[in-house]
Amino acid sequence: MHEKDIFCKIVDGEIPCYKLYEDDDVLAFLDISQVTKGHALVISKRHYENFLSTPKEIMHKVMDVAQRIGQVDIKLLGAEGVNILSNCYPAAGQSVMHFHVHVIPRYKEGEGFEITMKNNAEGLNLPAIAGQIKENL
Ligand code: DGP
Repeated sequence: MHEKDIFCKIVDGEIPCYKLYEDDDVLAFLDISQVTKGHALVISKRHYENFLSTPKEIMHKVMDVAQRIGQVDIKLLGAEGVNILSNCYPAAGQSVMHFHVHVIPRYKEGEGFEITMKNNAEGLNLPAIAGQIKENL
């Protein structure tokens, strides 16, 4: 048994949250940091380390709820866009080691949250990289 992380404690009702959705496998609640208004987390109730190590059936259920929350953000919360994000491992910014998907409503460009996608393609051997990934899927 692993030591309970903060999301396991939320699942078990030991830490309160603003709950948005719950079923046997999935829990959704407001992220405490509210990067933007309505910023939500969708998690698996069972402990898995992150997106990459979660069984597909559970991962699909979590993504289904993330999609539905994103649709509500656009329809009813006034968001003009939504970012769906799942950080995997600390190198990618994962701080809670329990599978979760961020649903981040976007109201104005740059408001509270920014992803900068720089073009770093120069000098990379793209056919070799594509081949390595493709051959191992
Ligand atoms: P990440 O960096 O991707 O591992 O995101 C973890 C998120 O979890 C971060 O945005 C803040 C949120 N968080 C951490 N502790 C709590 C908590 O006790 N309650 C809630 N609602 N959110 C939390």
